[in-house]
Amino acid sequence: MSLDPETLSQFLDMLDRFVRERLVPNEERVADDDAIPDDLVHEIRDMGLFGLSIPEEYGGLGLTMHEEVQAAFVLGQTSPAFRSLVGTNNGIGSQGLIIDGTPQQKESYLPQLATGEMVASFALTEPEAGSDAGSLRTSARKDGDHYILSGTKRFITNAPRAGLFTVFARTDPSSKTSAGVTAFLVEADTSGLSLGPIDRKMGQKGSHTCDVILDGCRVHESAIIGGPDRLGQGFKTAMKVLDRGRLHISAVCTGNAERLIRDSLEYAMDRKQFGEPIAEKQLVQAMLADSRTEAFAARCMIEETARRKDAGQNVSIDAACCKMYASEMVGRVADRAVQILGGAGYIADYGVERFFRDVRLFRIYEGTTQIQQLVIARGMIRQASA
Ligand code: COS
Repeated sequence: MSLDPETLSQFLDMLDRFVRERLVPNEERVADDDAIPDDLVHEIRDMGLFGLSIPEEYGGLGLTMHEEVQAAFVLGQTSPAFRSLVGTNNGIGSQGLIIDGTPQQKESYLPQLATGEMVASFALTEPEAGSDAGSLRTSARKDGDHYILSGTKRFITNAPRAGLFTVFARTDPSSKTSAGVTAFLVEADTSGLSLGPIDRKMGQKGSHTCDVILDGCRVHESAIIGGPDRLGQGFKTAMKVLDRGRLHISAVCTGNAERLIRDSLEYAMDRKQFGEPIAEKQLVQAMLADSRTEAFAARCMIEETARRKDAGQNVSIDAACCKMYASEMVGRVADRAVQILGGAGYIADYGVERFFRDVRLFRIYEGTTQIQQLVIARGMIRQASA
Protein backbone atom coordinates (compact mmCIF):
# COMPACT_ATOMS: atom_id res chain seq x y z
CA MET A 1 0.00 0.00 0.00
CA SER A 2 1.24 3.45 -0.87
CA LEU A 3 1.00 6.58 1.33
CA ASP A 4 -0.73 9.60 -0.17
CA PRO A 5 1.86 12.11 -1.44
CA GLU A 6 1.12 14.66 1.29
CA THR A 7 1.53 12.15 4.15
CA LEU A 8 4.76 10.86 2.60
CA SER A 9 6.16 14.34 2.19
CA GLN A 10 5.24 15.25 5.80
CA PHE A 11 6.90 12.06 7.03
CA LEU A 12 10.08 12.72 5.03
CA ASP A 13 10.23 16.33 6.27
CA MET A 14 9.86 15.15 9.86
CA LEU A 15 12.58 12.53 9.32
CA ASP A 16 14.86 15.11 7.75
CA ARG A 17 14.41 17.43 10.74
CA PHE A 18 15.06 14.56 13.16
CA VAL A 19 18.24 13.59 11.29
CA ARG A 20 19.56 17.18 11.28
CA GLU A 21 18.54 18.15 14.80
CA ARG A 22 18.98 14.91 16.77
CA LEU A 23 21.19 12.46 14.87
CA VAL A 24 23.86 14.62 13.18
CA PRO A 25 24.77 16.40 16.46
CA ASN A 26 25.25 12.99 18.14
CA GLU A 27 27.41 11.39 15.43
CA GLU A 28 30.73 12.00 17.15
CA ARG A 29 29.45 10.87 20.55
CA VAL A 30 28.13 7.61 19.06
CA ALA A 31 31.47 6.98 17.32
CA ASP A 32 33.49 7.77 20.47
CA ASP A 33 31.29 5.65 22.78
CA ASP A 34 30.69 2.93 20.17
CA ALA A 35 27.05 3.03 21.31
CA ILE A 36 23.80 4.79 20.46
CA PRO A 37 22.51 6.36 23.69
CA ASP A 38 19.26 4.88 25.02
CA ASP A 39 17.34 8.17 24.80
CA LEU A 40 18.07 8.33 21.06
CA VAL A 41 17.06 4.69 20.62
CA HIS A 42 13.72 5.60 22.24
CA GLU A 43 13.26 8.60 20.00
CA ILE A 44 14.03 6.45 16.96
CA ARG A 45 11.40 3.97 18.17
CA ASP A 46 8.85 6.73 18.75
CA MET A 47 9.39 7.97 15.20
CA GLY A 48 8.27 4.54 13.96
CA LEU A 49 11.58 3.97 12.18
CA PHE A 50 11.84 0.30 13.19
CA GLY A 51 8.68 -0.44 11.23
CA LEU A 52 9.20 1.52 7.99
CA SER A 53 8.66 -1.45 5.71
CA ILE A 54 6.55 -3.65 8.00
CA PRO A 55 2.92 -3.80 6.76
CA GLU A 56 0.45 -1.44 8.44
CA GLU A 57 -1.75 -4.32 9.60
CA TYR A 58 1.14 -5.36 11.89
CA GLY A 59 1.75 -1.84 13.20
CA GLY A 60 4.42 -0.69 10.73
CA LEU A 61 4.31 2.21 8.28
CA GLY A 62 4.03 -0.20 5.33
CA LEU A 63 6.18 1.88 2.99
CA THR A 64 6.45 0.69 -0.59
CA MET A 65 9.96 0.10 -1.95
CA HIS A 66 9.93 3.50 -3.61
CA GLU A 67 8.85 5.17 -0.37
CA GLU A 68 11.38 3.16 1.63
CA VAL A 69 14.28 4.32 -0.54
CA GLN A 70 13.15 7.94 -0.07
CA ALA A 71 13.38 7.38 3.69
CA ALA A 72 16.78 5.69 3.28
CA PHE A 73 18.08 8.68 1.25
CA VAL A 74 17.18 10.86 4.25
CA LEU A 75 18.55 8.44 6.88
CA GLY A 76 21.73 8.27 4.81
CA GLN A 77 22.40 11.95 5.58
CA THR A 78 23.94 10.88 8.89
CA SER A 79 26.21 8.15 10.28
CA PRO A 80 25.23 4.73 8.94
CA ALA A 81 25.17 3.36 12.51
CA PHE A 82 21.75 4.99 13.07
CA ARG A 83 20.31 3.38 9.94
CA SER A 84 21.87 0.09 10.95
CA LEU A 85 19.97 0.12 14.25
CA VAL A 86 16.66 -0.03 12.38
CA GLY A 87 18.07 -1.61 9.23
CA THR A 88 17.62 -5.24 10.14
CA ASN A 89 14.01 -4.83 11.37
CA ASN A 90 13.08 -3.12 8.12
CA GLY A 91 15.32 -5.14 5.90
CA ILE A 92 17.13 -8.43 6.08
CA GLY A 93 15.95 -9.36 9.61
CA SER A 94 12.22 -9.13 8.93
CA GLN A 95 11.81 -9.44 5.17
CA GLY A 96 12.12 -13.25 5.10
CA LEU A 97 9.15 -13.35 7.46
CA ILE A 98 7.21 -10.73 5.49
CA ILE A 99 7.87 -12.33 2.10
CA ASP A 100 7.52 -16.04 2.93
CA GLY A 101 6.19 -16.31 6.53
CA THR A 102 2.84 -17.81 7.53
CA PRO A 103 0.09 -15.52 8.87
CA GLN A 104 0.68 -16.95 12.40
CA GLN A 105 4.42 -16.27 12.21
CA LYS A 106 3.77 -12.71 11.07
CA GLU A 107 1.23 -12.19 13.84
CA SER A 108 3.68 -13.50 16.45
CA TYR A 109 6.63 -11.29 15.58
CA LEU A 110 5.90 -8.39 13.24
CA PRO A 111 4.03 -6.18 15.75
CA GLN A 112 7.01 -6.30 18.15
CA LEU A 113 9.47 -5.73 15.32
CA ALA A 114 7.46 -2.76 14.02
CA THR A 115 7.75 -0.92 17.34
CA GLY A 116 11.39 -1.88 17.88
CA GLU A 117 10.41 -3.72 21.05
CA MET A 118 12.13 -6.70 19.43
CA VAL A 119 15.10 -6.56 17.05
CA ALA A 120 15.50 -9.12 14.27
CA SER A 121 18.79 -10.29 12.71
CA PHE A 122 19.64 -12.20 9.56
CA ALA A 123 21.98 -15.14 10.21
CA LEU A 124 23.24 -16.38 6.84
CA THR A 125 27.02 -15.83 6.75
CA GLU A 126 29.35 -18.37 8.36
CA PRO A 127 33.10 -18.59 8.91
CA GLU A 128 33.44 -20.73 5.75
CA ALA A 129 30.42 -19.46 3.79
CA GLY A 130 30.40 -15.75 2.88
CA SER A 131 30.01 -14.99 -0.82
CA ASP A 132 29.25 -18.67 -1.44
CA ALA A 133 26.26 -18.49 0.87
CA GLY A 134 24.80 -21.71 -0.59
CA SER A 135 27.69 -23.75 0.86
CA LEU A 136 26.68 -23.03 4.45
CA ARG A 137 27.34 -25.79 6.98
CA THR A 138 25.02 -25.02 9.89
CA SER A 139 22.96 -28.17 10.20
CA ALA A 140 19.34 -28.68 11.17
CA ARG A 141 18.82 -32.33 12.08
CA LYS A 142 15.27 -33.63 12.30
CA ASP A 143 14.24 -35.03 15.68
CA GLY A 144 10.53 -35.91 15.70
CA ASP A 145 8.64 -32.71 15.02
CA HIS A 146 11.67 -30.64 16.04
CA TYR A 147 14.99 -29.65 14.42
CA ILE A 148 18.33 -29.47 16.22
CA LEU A 149 20.46 -26.60 14.88
CA SER A 150 24.25 -26.63 15.17
CA GLY A 151 26.81 -24.29 13.63
CA THR A 152 28.30 -20.81 13.79
CA LYS A 153 27.07 -17.66 12.06
CA ARG A 154 29.53 -14.80 11.58
CA PHE A 155 29.43 -10.95 11.37
CA ILE A 156 25.73 -10.90 12.26
CA THR A 157 24.52 -7.28 12.36
CA ASN A 158 22.52 -6.36 15.46
CA ALA A 159 22.97 -9.85 16.94
CA PRO A 160 23.84 -8.37 20.36
CA ARG A 161 20.42 -6.62 20.43
CA ALA A 162 18.40 -9.27 18.63
CA GLY A 163 15.40 -11.07 20.07
CA LEU A 164 14.82 -13.02 16.87
CA PHE A 165 17.13 -14.54 14.26
CA THR A 166 16.35 -15.73 10.77
CA VAL A 167 18.75 -18.67 10.69
CA PHE A 168 19.62 -20.45 7.46
CA ALA A 169 20.56 -24.09 8.04
CA ARG A 170 21.01 -27.24 6.00
CA THR A 171 18.14 -29.66 6.48
CA ASP A 172 19.34 -32.01 3.73
CA PRO A 173 22.80 -33.28 4.74
CA SER A 174 23.24 -35.02 1.37
CA SER A 175 23.24 -31.67 -0.45
CA LYS A 176 26.29 -29.40 -0.38
CA THR A 177 24.68 -26.57 -2.36
CA SER A 178 21.90 -24.05 -1.88
CA ALA A 179 19.29 -26.77 -2.31
CA GLY A 180 18.56 -28.31 1.07
CA VAL A 181 18.85 -25.02 2.97
CA THR A 182 15.89 -24.05 5.17
CA ALA A 183 15.10 -20.75 6.92
CA PHE A 184 14.15 -20.91 10.61
CA LEU A 185 12.86 -18.30 13.04
CA VAL A 186 14.93 -18.74 16.19
CA GLU A 187 14.30 -16.69 19.31
CA ALA A 188 17.44 -15.35 21.00
CA ASP A 189 16.65 -17.00 24.33
CA THR A 190 16.39 -20.50 22.80
CA SER A 191 18.55 -22.88 24.78
CA GLY A 192 21.81 -23.62 22.91
CA LEU A 193 22.01 -20.18 21.25
CA SER A 194 24.84 -17.95 22.43
CA LEU A 195 26.75 -14.92 21.16
CA GLY A 196 30.45 -14.35 20.60
CA PRO A 197 32.23 -11.15 21.65
CA ILE A 198 31.35 -7.97 19.76
CA ASP A 199 33.55 -7.58 16.64
CA ARG A 200 36.04 -4.69 16.59
CA LYS A 201 35.38 -3.02 13.25
CA MET A 202 37.07 -0.45 10.99
CA GLY A 203 34.08 1.89 11.19
CA GLN A 204 30.32 2.14 11.72
CA LYS A 205 30.95 2.46 15.47
CA GLY A 206 27.70 2.15 17.40
CA SER A 207 26.47 -0.63 15.12
CA HIS A 208 27.46 -4.03 16.41
CA THR A 209 28.10 -7.43 14.88
CA CYS A 210 29.15 -10.71 16.46
CA ASP A 211 29.10 -14.48 16.00
CA VAL A 212 25.91 -16.39 16.74
CA ILE A 213 26.68 -19.88 18.00
CA LEU A 214 24.06 -22.61 17.72
CA ASP A 215 24.93 -25.61 19.81
CA GLY A 216 22.14 -28.16 19.74
CA CYS A 217 19.50 -25.46 19.49
CA ARG A 218 16.09 -27.18 19.45
CA VAL A 219 13.25 -25.54 17.51
CA HIS A 220 9.81 -26.82 16.52
CA GLU A 221 9.15 -27.42 12.82
CA SER A 222 6.58 -24.60 12.95
CA ALA A 223 9.63 -22.27 13.18
CA ILE A 224 10.42 -22.95 9.51
CA ILE A 225 9.64 -19.72 7.63
CA GLY A 226 6.46 -20.46 5.70
CA GLY A 227 5.93 -23.68 7.69
CA PRO A 228 7.19 -27.25 7.10
CA ASP A 229 6.04 -27.13 3.45
CA ARG A 230 8.88 -24.72 2.73
CA LEU A 231 11.54 -27.19 3.76
CA GLY A 232 14.58 -26.73 1.51
CA GLN A 233 13.36 -23.37 0.17
CA GLY A 234 15.37 -21.19 2.56
CA PHE A 235 18.06 -20.09 0.10
CA LYS A 236 15.43 -18.62 -2.21
CA THR A 237 14.01 -16.71 0.75
CA ALA A 238 17.51 -15.36 1.46
CA MET A 239 17.96 -14.26 -2.16
CA LYS A 240 14.58 -12.49 -2.25
CA VAL A 241 15.44 -10.72 0.99
CA LEU A 242 18.78 -9.61 -0.45
CA ASP A 243 17.14 -8.23 -3.63
CA ARG A 244 15.23 -5.83 -1.45
CA GLY A 245 18.07 -5.24 1.03
CA ARG A 246 20.46 -4.31 -1.77
CA LEU A 247 18.14 -1.56 -2.99
CA HIS A 248 17.78 -0.20 0.53
CA ILE A 249 21.56 -0.18 1.07
CA SER A 250 22.06 1.56 -2.30
CA ALA A 251 19.81 4.39 -1.10
CA VAL A 252 21.77 4.67 2.17
CA CYS A 253 25.02 4.87 0.14
CA THR A 254 23.52 7.67 -1.95
CA GLY A 255 22.39 9.57 1.16
CA ASN A 256 25.91 9.27 2.62
CA ALA A 257 27.39 10.51 -0.68
CA GLU A 258 25.06 13.52 -0.72
CA ARG A 259 26.04 14.36 2.85
CA LEU A 260 29.76 14.15 1.98
CA ILE A 261 29.24 16.33 -1.08
CA ARG A 262 27.47 18.95 1.05
CA ASP A 263 30.25 18.89 3.66
CA SER A 264 33.04 19.12 1.08
CA LEU A 265 31.30 21.94 -0.83
CA GLU A 266 30.83 23.91 2.38
CA TYR A 267 34.49 23.45 3.28
CA ALA A 268 35.66 24.36 -0.24
CA MET A 269 33.61 27.58 -0.24
CA ASP A 270 35.07 28.59 3.10
CA ARG A 271 38.69 27.49 2.85
CA LYS A 272 40.93 30.08 1.17
CA GLN A 273 44.21 29.31 -0.57
CA PHE A 274 46.08 31.37 -3.18
CA GLY A 275 43.83 34.28 -2.19
CA GLU A 276 40.43 32.75 -2.89
CA PRO A 277 38.12 29.94 -1.73
CA ILE A 278 39.37 26.62 -3.06
CA ALA A 279 35.86 26.09 -4.52
CA GLU A 280 36.94 28.60 -7.20
CA LYS A 281 39.77 26.30 -8.28
CA GLN A 282 38.84 24.26 -11.32
CA LEU A 283 40.59 21.10 -10.11
CA VAL A 284 38.47 21.20 -6.93
CA GLN A 285 35.37 21.99 -9.00
CA ALA A 286 36.06 18.89 -11.09
CA MET A 287 35.98 16.71 -7.97
CA LEU A 288 32.76 18.33 -6.75
CA ALA A 289 31.12 17.96 -10.15
CA ASP A 290 32.14 14.31 -10.53
CA SER A 291 30.74 13.49 -7.09
CA ARG A 292 27.46 15.33 -7.72
CA THR A 293 26.98 13.62 -11.08
CA GLU A 294 27.64 10.15 -9.72
CA ALA A 295 25.35 10.60 -6.70
CA PHE A 296 22.61 11.87 -9.02
CA ALA A 297 23.05 8.85 -11.30
CA ALA A 298 22.74 6.50 -8.31
CA ARG A 299 19.58 8.26 -7.11
CA CYS A 300 17.94 7.91 -10.54
CA MET A 301 18.84 4.21 -10.86
CA ILE A 302 17.52 3.43 -7.39
CA GLU A 303 14.23 5.33 -7.80
CA GLU A 304 13.59 3.65 -11.15
CA THR A 305 14.40 0.16 -9.83
CA ALA A 306 12.28 0.70 -6.69
CA ARG A 307 9.30 1.78 -8.82
CA ARG A 308 9.65 -1.33 -10.97
CA LYS A 309 9.89 -3.54 -7.89
CA ASP A 310 6.66 -1.99 -6.59
CA ALA A 311 5.07 -2.76 -9.96
CA GLY A 312 5.88 -6.44 -9.38
CA GLN A 313 8.74 -6.76 -11.84
CA ASN A 314 11.78 -8.97 -11.21
CA VAL A 315 14.55 -6.51 -10.37
CA SER A 316 17.31 -8.91 -9.22
CA ILE A 317 19.74 -7.72 -11.90
CA ASP A 318 18.96 -4.03 -11.49
CA ALA A 319 19.06 -4.18 -7.67
CA ALA A 320 22.56 -5.67 -8.02
CA CYS A 321 23.48 -2.87 -10.50
CA CYS A 322 22.28 -0.30 -7.95
CA LYS A 323 24.17 -1.92 -5.06
CA MET A 324 27.38 -2.19 -7.08
CA TYR A 325 27.20 1.34 -8.49
CA ALA A 326 26.04 3.16 -5.34
CA SER A 327 28.48 1.44 -2.96
CA GLU A 328 31.46 1.98 -5.30
CA MET A 329 30.26 5.53 -5.98
CA VAL A 330 30.13 6.50 -2.29
CA GLY A 331 33.67 5.13 -1.89
CA ARG A 332 34.88 7.49 -4.64
CA VAL A 333 32.88 10.40 -3.22
CA ALA A 334 34.31 9.83 0.28
CA ASP A 335 37.82 9.67 -1.16
CA ARG A 336 37.30 12.98 -3.02
CA ALA A 337 35.81 14.53 0.13
CA VAL A 338 38.99 13.66 2.05
CA GLN A 339 41.03 15.14 -0.83
CA ILE A 340 39.04 18.39 -0.92
CA LEU A 341 39.43 18.83 2.84
CA GLY A 342 43.14 18.02 2.52
CA GLY A 343 44.85 17.75 5.92
CA ALA A 344 41.49 18.39 7.63
CA GLY A 345 40.06 15.42 5.75
CA TYR A 346 42.50 13.15 7.55
CA ILE A 347 41.75 14.58 11.00
CA ALA A 348 38.94 13.02 13.02
CA ASP A 349 37.42 16.35 14.20
CA TYR A 350 36.01 17.12 10.75
CA GLY A 351 33.98 13.92 10.43
CA VAL A 352 34.85 13.14 6.82
CA GLU A 353 37.55 10.72 7.96
CA ARG A 354 34.86 8.81 9.92
CA PHE A 355 32.55 8.57 6.91
CA PHE A 356 35.51 7.42 4.78
CA ARG A 357 35.89 4.42 7.08
CA ASP A 358 32.12 3.90 7.54
CA VAL A 359 31.29 3.68 3.84
CA ARG A 360 33.98 1.06 3.14
CA LEU A 361 31.62 -1.61 4.44
CA PHE A 362 28.99 -0.92 1.76
CA ARG A 363 31.15 -2.56 -0.92
CA ILE A 364 31.30 -5.73 1.15
CA TYR A 365 28.11 -6.58 3.02
CA GLU A 366 24.80 -7.74 1.51
CA GLY A 367 26.99 -9.10 -1.30
CA THR A 368 30.40 -7.79 -2.37
CA THR A 369 30.83 -5.81 -5.58
CA GLN A 370 32.19 -8.99 -7.17
CA ILE A 371 29.02 -10.90 -6.19
CA GLN A 372 26.87 -8.13 -7.70
CA GLN A 373 28.89 -8.45 -10.93
CA LEU A 374 28.25 -12.16 -10.90
CA VAL A 375 24.50 -11.72 -10.31
CA ILE A 376 24.30 -9.13 -13.12
CA ALA A 377 26.30 -11.09 -15.69
CA ARG A 378 24.63 -14.43 -14.93
CA GLY A 379 21.23 -12.73 -15.22
CA MET A 380 22.23 -11.21 -18.58
CA ILE A 381 23.28 -14.61 -19.91
CA ARG A 382 20.05 -16.19 -18.63
CA GLN A 383 17.94 -13.49 -20.32
CA ALA A 384 19.85 -13.81 -23.58
CA SER A 385 19.45 -17.59 -23.63
CA ALA A 386 15.72 -17.54 -22.80
N1 COS B 1 15.17 -14.52 -6.03
C1 COS B 1 14.60 -15.75 -5.95
N2 COS B 1 15.29 -16.90 -6.16
C2 COS B 1 16.60 -16.80 -6.44
C3 COS B 1 17.25 -15.54 -6.55
C4 COS B 1 16.48 -14.37 -6.33
N3 COS B 1 17.03 -13.17 -6.40
N4 COS B 1 18.54 -15.76 -6.84
C5 COS B 1 18.72 -17.09 -6.93
N5 COS B 1 17.53 -17.72 -6.68
C6 COS B 1 17.25 -19.16 -6.72
C7 COS B 1 17.67 -19.70 -8.07
O1 COS B 1 16.63 -19.59 -9.01
C8 COS B 1 17.99 -21.15 -7.74
O2 COS B 1 16.81 -21.90 -7.67
P1 COS B 1 16.65 -23.27 -8.54
O3 COS B 1 17.73 -24.16 -7.98
O4 COS B 1 15.27 -23.72 -8.20
O5 COS B 1 16.86 -22.89 -9.94
C9 COS B 1 18.56 -21.06 -6.33
O6 COS B 1 18.08 -19.82 -5.77
C10 COS B 1 20.06 -21.08 -6.30
O7 COS B 1 20.55 -20.02 -7.12
P2 COS B 1 22.01 -20.01 -7.72
O8 COS B 1 22.25 -21.30 -8.45
O9 COS B 1 22.19 -18.73 -8.47
O10 COS B 1 22.89 -20.02 -6.38
P3 COS B 1 24.45 -19.99 -6.15
O11 COS B 1 24.77 -20.90 -5.03
O12 COS B 1 25.19 -20.13 -7.43
O13 COS B 1 24.71 -18.51 -5.52
C11 COS B 1 24.94 -16.15 -5.33
C12 COS B 1 24.25 -17.36 -6.00
C13 COS B 1 26.44 -16.12 -5.49
C14 COS B 1 24.34 -14.97 -6.04
C15 COS B 1 24.55 -16.12 -3.81
O14 COS B 1 25.25 -17.13 -3.12
C16 COS B 1 24.83 -14.78 -3.14
O15 COS B 1 24.03 -13.84 -3.27
N6 COS B 1 25.95 -14.69 -2.41
C17 COS B 1 26.23 -13.52 -1.62
C18 COS B 1 25.57 -13.65 -0.30
C19 COS B 1 25.52 -12.36 0.39
O16 COS B 1 25.05 -11.35 -0.13
N7 COS B 1 26.02 -12.36 1.61
C20 COS B 1 26.02 -11.18 2.38
C21 COS B 1 25.67 -11.52 3.76
S1 COS B 1 24.05 -11.32 4.13
S2 COS B 1 24.09 -9.50 4.89
